Amino acid sequence: MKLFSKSALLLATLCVAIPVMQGCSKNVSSGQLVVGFSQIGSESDWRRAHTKNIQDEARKRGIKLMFSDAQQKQENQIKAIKNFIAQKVDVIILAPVITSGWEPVLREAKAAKIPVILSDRTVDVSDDSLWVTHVGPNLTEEGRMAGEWLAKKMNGKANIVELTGTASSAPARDRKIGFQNAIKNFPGMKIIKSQTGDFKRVTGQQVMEAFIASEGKNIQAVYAHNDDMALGAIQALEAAGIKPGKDVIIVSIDGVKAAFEAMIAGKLNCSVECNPLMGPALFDACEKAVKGIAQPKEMPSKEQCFDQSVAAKLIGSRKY
Ligand code: GYE
Repeated sequence: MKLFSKSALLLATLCVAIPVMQGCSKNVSSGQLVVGFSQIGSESDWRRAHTKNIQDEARKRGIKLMFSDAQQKQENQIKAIKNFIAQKVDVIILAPVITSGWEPVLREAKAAKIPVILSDRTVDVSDDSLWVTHVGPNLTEEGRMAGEWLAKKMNGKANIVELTGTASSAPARDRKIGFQNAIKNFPGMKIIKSQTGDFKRVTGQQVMEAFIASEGKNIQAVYAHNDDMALGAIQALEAAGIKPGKDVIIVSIDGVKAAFEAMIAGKLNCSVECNPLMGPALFDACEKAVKGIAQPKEMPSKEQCFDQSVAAKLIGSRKY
């Protein structure tokens, strides 16, 4: 008696061979959409909400999602993309950890006729036809909103320390540029120290400890490229006997629940929203891409600035 076909056995073998991926290769008979998703890692509350939203949305739509967590390493992302190509997925979603180094693997995807959708971060490639669309925020605009808010709060005068995101990543680059543009008309707004905290709470805390050790009471404001690093900085300030949110004004980006809690506690002053719930927009883009429907290159989300004055009222309605 023949229990399994050869292809079913092959499929099962592939599933075992790629343990980091959920689901397996294309269900040819059902015509189900198969999407490979190369995620950066789980560095922040934002990233965990992003992963969950995409997995939930795939389930809801009956899309087969192959999920790969790169643990912050580009080489793991490249390996995952090569695997997706080998397994002939219909579409690839890529959240690129850094901006450079993607051209060769994206060319492989293009040669295999697999469309690539970029999530949240952007890539620097000379040929824009290597990706279909970028679903995600306007990162420069987020930095600009943070800078504008801080300049107003500080009446145009502050010594600022900056906790930047992952080195060479699009949000670290663009959030810095946006912020600098916003404060350049205020000569009294000075970034006195700037260092990466890798978008992580613990690293943000360590870098803030070093800032405090070298600058001490000179620090009047903190600009963190994400909430997790701001929360780490809050811990460092408290440990040094400095009151976060009062002695030192703190602005960050993301708008996660923990940031709202910190605002309600009076320790964080402002968080600029960056919406991670992009599963629906990403899969809409995937479905259009397989049908060959033209799409705009940028699909930005609408975002705003939240400060302490609205935190208590809005926390109940926050979805991430
Ligand atoms: O702000 C941060 C994360 O790429 C927009 O990455 C994303 C950023 C987000 O880990 O918290």
